Amino acid sequence: MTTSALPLPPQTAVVSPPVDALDVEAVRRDFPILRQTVRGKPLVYLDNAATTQKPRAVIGTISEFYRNENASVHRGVHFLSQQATFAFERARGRIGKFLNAGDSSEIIFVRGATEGINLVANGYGRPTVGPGDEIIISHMEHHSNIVPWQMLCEEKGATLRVIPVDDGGELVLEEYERLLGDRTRLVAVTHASNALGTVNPIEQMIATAHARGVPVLIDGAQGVPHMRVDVRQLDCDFYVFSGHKLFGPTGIGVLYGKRNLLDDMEPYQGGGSMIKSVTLEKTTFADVPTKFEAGTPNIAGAVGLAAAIDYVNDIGLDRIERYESTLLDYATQRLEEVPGLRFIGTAPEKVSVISFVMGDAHPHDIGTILDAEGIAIRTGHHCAQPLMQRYQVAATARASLAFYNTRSEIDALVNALFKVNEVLG
Ligand code: C6P
Repeated sequence: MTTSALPLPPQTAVVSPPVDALDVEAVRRDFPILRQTVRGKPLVYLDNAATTQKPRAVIGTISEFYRNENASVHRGVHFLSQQATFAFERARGRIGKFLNAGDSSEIIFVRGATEGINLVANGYGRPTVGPGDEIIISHMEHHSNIVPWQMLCEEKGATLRVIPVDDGGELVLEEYERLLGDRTRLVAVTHASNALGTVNPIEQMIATAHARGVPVLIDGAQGVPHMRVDVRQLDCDFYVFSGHKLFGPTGIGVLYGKRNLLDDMEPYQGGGSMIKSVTLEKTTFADVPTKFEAGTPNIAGAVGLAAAIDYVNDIGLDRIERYESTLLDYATQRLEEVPGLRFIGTAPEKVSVISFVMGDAHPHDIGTILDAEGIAIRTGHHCAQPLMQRYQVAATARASLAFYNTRSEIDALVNALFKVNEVLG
């Protein structure tokens, strides 16, 4: 097909109304990586659902920690160890406050959302789930919130029940209510879908489960980066998230759990730190949170995550939410102009995640053409294969936005997608 036969990209609006009080150019200056060029073009980073970039405040805090405070925690009487322990526990306190946990002991440091869910599957699931019992998940879960429950069900002779998703990408709540039964031992659902963007009505879903005495785990990996989360208002029993999706470092994440549940749970891993006493015959375990933190933790990671939370709080989650929502509307509207583009996930309540396919174009080819333009998106199944099967696609292209993204970056994406049509059309 010749280029001239294709529709031209529409002109960008000349006057862009102010999006919000958020000063995005000032925000961008906080993120050194965003200044670089990729393949000779300014980097347009739209893969924030995979991992977010790190502000100077986080990079600097980690560097300062290693420069001035580094030592092992909870072990030494020496000065540096006490400094490091103070920084580590202070980070726990700030994260507890961020989630509005009742007590900082309800914050368990883990490697990320995946490890948090595995911890609950092992520590809570194994002792409480038996043959014939049921665990409810949804069809839009990331593999991290499917596989650990499948493994548990297999081991225990239990059954995994699945809340269906409708064509637009919303959970079918009548089905959810129908699935909740006498044998349900736990509900595990995502706050927001990494592949569709859908924000689930988790407060309502938690209340429905609690009315039947069923505890609820929320996978907050795609929730906390975009909205204020108050675990006590939600009344969730467990909430997990990954630091690296919240502008913090990789290798650190959080499991929030209600104290009474954590107290009754089995430890997940054995080793140093998590014990009260050890003889060759028997071990007694430390109290929470230490019981769940075997081995030397990711101290710098915890401190860096707290710095990321301070950074986000300084900007203001409400402003971030408003800015991203306006940017999402703009992006959705502009992407509708691209011939042949079809959204996967059109729920009214969405975080700034946009999945799409384009005719017969393979998403990896779309991603490769965009990469040549300096634009980073994710293509593939997004670790949500059952969801891809639900929509009968092998993969999607996904642009996921953060509060440092701009309208002109969306325009660059749209222009590059017109090129995709030229090349692959
Ligand atoms: N999603 C993406 O969508 P970890 O790898 O433990 O930091 O996070 C796992 C995870 C759990 N739940 C949801 C909803 C997620 O989105 C993710 C990670 C990434 O690109 C990687 S597949």
